[in-house]
Order: sequence, then C-alpha cells, then structure tokens
Amino acid sequence: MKVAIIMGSDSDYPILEPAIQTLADFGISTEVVVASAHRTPDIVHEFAAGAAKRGVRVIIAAAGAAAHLPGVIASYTTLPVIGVPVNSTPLAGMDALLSIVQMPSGIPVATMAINGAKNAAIFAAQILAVSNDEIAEKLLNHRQMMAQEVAQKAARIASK
Ligand code: RP5
Repeated sequence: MKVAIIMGSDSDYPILEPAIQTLADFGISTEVVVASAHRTPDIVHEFAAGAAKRGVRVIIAAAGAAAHLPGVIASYTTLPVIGVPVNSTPLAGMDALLSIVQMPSGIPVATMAINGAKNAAIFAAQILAVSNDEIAEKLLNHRQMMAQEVAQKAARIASK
C-alpha cells in the first residue's frame, strides 16, 4: 500500500517536499515521479494506468501553469487523485488552481490550495486511514499535537 506523488517538473519538487516528509512521518510508503502531461504524455499514461497494480492507493499530482497532469491521471485510473496547484508562473498559481479544480463531471480531482502539498499528504493519509487503524491513530495523534501547539501559542500571547 503506497501513495504516489507525481509532479510536472523537477522545479515543482521543493513545493512537494512537505508532502513527502509528512507521508514519511505517518509511515506511509511513497513513489515519487516526475512526468509531464504535455512533454511526456506516454509516461503519464503508463504511470496512471499501472498505478493500482503497483500497490498505489492514492495519487497526489502536482503541476503549475496549464496544469493538466492531475486531470489526465484521473482519466486513466479510478484511484483517488489529489491535485496540488503549484505557483510557478506570473499568474502565481491561479492558472494551475483553475485548471485543476474545474474538472468535467464524472472525473473528479480533489483539489488542494495553491502549494498545499502538506494537506495533500494528510488527505491521502485520511483516505488510507478508512481501512487502516494504525494510520487513523497517527492522524489522531497529529491532531492532538496541533491542538497542543495552539494552546502553547495562546498561553504565550496571553502572558504578554
Ligand atoms: C508545469 O510547468 C510544471 O508542473 C511546472 O510547475 C511548470 C514549469 O516547468 P519547468 O519549465 O520548470 O519544467 O508543467
């Protein structure tokens, strides 16, 4: 059982690093791939069509500009696809956001915020947690940690 992270270019990698790290923190195996819907369409097809057979259960697909990668991948598989719009052009990611979010009816992509790679990883973990108690437990711990951090920040501000 693993999560695939695919990005349109190696220039997207710094944005995807928090997703890779977060999945590692949850103990979830990943496969990380660079392939482009426009520049290497055959590789994208092969990646998406064979993903389920390789043990992939969720796909995180990130791209900037005319970001067709998540939607094209979603067209080749029934695995859940989480799209991450990347800010990589003068349009600051709005181009990618609109490209990814406006999927035609019948082929959904769960679209995250611009550069929202960490949430993509957490959402992927939540999908896996539906049938995996160990991951569900780690997600609960993560929520508790966040709540503690907020309480600490609130205490710091209150003591000023
Ligand atoms: C998109 O174009 C990629 O996902 C990247 O965000 C953007 C720029 O790619 P490079 O020109 O840096 O390869 O396809």
